[in-house]
Amino acid sequence: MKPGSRQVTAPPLYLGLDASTQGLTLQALDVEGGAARLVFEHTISFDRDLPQYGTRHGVLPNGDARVVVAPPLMWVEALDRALAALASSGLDRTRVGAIAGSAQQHGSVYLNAAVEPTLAALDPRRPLVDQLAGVFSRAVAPVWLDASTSVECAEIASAMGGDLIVARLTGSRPFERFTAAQIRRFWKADPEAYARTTRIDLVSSFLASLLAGRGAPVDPGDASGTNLMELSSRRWSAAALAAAAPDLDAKLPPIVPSSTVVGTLAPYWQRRYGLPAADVVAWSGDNPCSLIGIGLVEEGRVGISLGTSDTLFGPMQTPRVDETMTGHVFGAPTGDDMGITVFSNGSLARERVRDACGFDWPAFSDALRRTPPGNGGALMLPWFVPEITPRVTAPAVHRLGLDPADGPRNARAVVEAQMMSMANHSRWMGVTIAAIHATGGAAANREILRIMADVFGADVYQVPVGNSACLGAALRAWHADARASGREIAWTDIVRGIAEPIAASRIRPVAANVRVYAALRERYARFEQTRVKSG
Ligand code: ADP
Ligand code: XUL
Repeated sequence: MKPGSRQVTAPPLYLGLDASTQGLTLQALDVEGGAARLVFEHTISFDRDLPQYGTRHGVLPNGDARVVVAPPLMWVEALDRALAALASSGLDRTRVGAIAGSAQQHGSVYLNAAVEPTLAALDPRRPLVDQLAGVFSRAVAPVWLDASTSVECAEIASAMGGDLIVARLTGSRPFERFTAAQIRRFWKADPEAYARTTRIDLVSSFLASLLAGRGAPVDPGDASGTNLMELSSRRWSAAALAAAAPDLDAKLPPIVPSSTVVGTLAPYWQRRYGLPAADVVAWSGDNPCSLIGIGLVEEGRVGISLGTSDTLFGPMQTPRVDETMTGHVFGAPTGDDMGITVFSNGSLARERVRDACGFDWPAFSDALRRTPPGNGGALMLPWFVPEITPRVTAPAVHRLGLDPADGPRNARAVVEAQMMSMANHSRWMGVTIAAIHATGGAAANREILRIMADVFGADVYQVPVGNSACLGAALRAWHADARASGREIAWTDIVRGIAEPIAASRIRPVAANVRVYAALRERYARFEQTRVKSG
């Protein structure tokens, strides 16, 4: 097929990319017959496959543990390799209809005036990475793990009238990893390099720009991770920009709805890999993309990920902000908002209790089966490491009416505490939770999910684990492409059969247990409050 033409005869393929902290994944979906099917997946691990960049777990080792940065050129090379892998996969790549992406949130890429002409004149005979070396005004990109900007957060809050004002305006109080504080720190450290910077991308818009061959906009999902976007209007806030750094307005890409087609695959990709002029859809953050990838497209359903940390997230039709300022509001790909609250004492705390009791996971589950819901009123505050929600700065484990030597009751206490904390600290979303899609390593444990169902008074489902952010991106590509050609498909149809929980995994709440926890949740909240205050 001639480069530039798009004569799709068979139903199109949709591509999703996920640029996460440690690697880049590409998935291809075939949507023949109106149901999406995964037909290709390829992952490039930064440490393993691109060792020349010297990363560990995808970031550069640094003497100051608070400083966490990555080389953006590594992402450039990974993108080239991912599409090379697709080209040699045997799939009919002329069928590619659209491509969208997901990226780790908050990270920023600093570019100079050479970027636009360079992107417009990419030579398909040479690797991308060789052509882009000169476009950066800063060789490294700070990523979400960076915690070096406490001073800048305080300066931004003070300039804008306080944390709560920033939270109400942008969806989150100033956080160290959020882009505003990162930009401010760069401007303070190197004003000349800042002045040479003509464009500041998020990881998402940077990679979308490479695909489109010109500067791509950001979507509200990722823009809401900057502390710079006014949530209500989905525009950059003049007050927030002024508090961060000078002339910032001119350096940021515009914000467009997530379903916007921002361009077509640049000639570089067409000629180098035989791809068609497929739509490039605005990229978003990994959390908004995961919302789609685990089928959370209607208010009333939330996701709970039980991983290293525990996270609760879900769509919100009515925008609300967490006035206690631990939760975040991001734009959702559906055009709604999403709430997300992170709890640092997740699997780590469960493992600490499991090990202290001398249990393995089957024995831990058995202890949960043998102890009564509500634990006879015994409570634990399981802050084995500093906690994000509620904000607890030093580790502290408190017990009430609980013998530390009683293994089974401690096992129940840690899980009940985590579930009650998640239920209490997600009230700010104002969402009536009818169903929970559980993911992450500990979601394999149905005894834990039983407590989840009873504490929340909601049905709990297991969702097949996989790369939900990447799948969400590929489904977004399908949705946006259909919409652009005037055949809008409902989100519920987009996720059907591929990003849905396993129906047979449903755990229903038991009414009597729900009553026990309704009372215990209030007691837990009071116990927590006294310890947060005194601690
Ligand atoms: P990450 O956030 O690092 O991606 P995962 O979602 O892979 O983490 O979850 C890993 C965690 O799952 C392990 O640390 C372990 O504590 C937990 N886990 C695995 N199996 C079980 C089980 N049967 N019961 C409870 N927790 C489990
Ligand atoms: C969210 C956050 C992470 C990153 C990387 O606020 O910092 O989830 O998006 O995954």
